Amino acid sequence: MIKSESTLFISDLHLDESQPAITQQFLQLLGEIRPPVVHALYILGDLFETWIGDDVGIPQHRKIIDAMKAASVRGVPIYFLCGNRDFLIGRQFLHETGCQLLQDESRLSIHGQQILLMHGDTLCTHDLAYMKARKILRNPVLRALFLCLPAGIRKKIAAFLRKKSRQHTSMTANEIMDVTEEEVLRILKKHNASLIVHGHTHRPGFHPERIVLGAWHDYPNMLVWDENGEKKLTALNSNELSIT
Ligand SMILES: [Mn+2]
Repeated sequence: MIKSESTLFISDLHLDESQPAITQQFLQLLGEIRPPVVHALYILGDLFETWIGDDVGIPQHRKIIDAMKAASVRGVPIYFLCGNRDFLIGRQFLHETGCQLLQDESRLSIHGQQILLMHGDTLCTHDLAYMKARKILRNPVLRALFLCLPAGIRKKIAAFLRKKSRQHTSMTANEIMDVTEEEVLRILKKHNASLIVHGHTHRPGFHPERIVLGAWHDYPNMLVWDENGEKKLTALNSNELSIT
């Protein structure tokens, strides 16, 4: 429940047609946010389960796109920072939703505090296999080539990569899949910030140097940062959503 003027942060919704209840919760949230109660909505990656290009994703998620646009038109700025699943989101998506794209490691000054917004995958530096794969997948030439392929082939490649990723996740120790403290401290120092807000690990909680957002398949949730500087990780449910 949002009572005072607030900024909202969400991540890891993994929106997918196979999970209509999660999509419904997000549509409801988008439908209720308005100024001046909600200053802005920050989406810190993995909004979608997969995104193989705007030409496929936009028609597939038309309702969501339109609801995001309606919220932006109503005066709630929506900022989007991509995750490891939706890093192929492109200009057309941004245009049709009215979202503003943020780079990973974006600084934000909020209530006198310098914070850093990230998806969080780059903080898991002990996962060497993932970091290696990430470097290849984010190569701009490969990205451009991939987007030129027919949609059917892109779907097959994405499914293959998902399968590989699942195998890797199931075989990798839990600590390796979490962020490394040294990297957190290094990044904070690099940007002269005092706190990171990130998702990706699906381990919601407050730590001295970071706040971790939770994945919506556990329960829909958001970080509510109000004008008094109070921060709360809030579970959203259909009865509790009313923004007054
Ligand atoms: Mn992720």
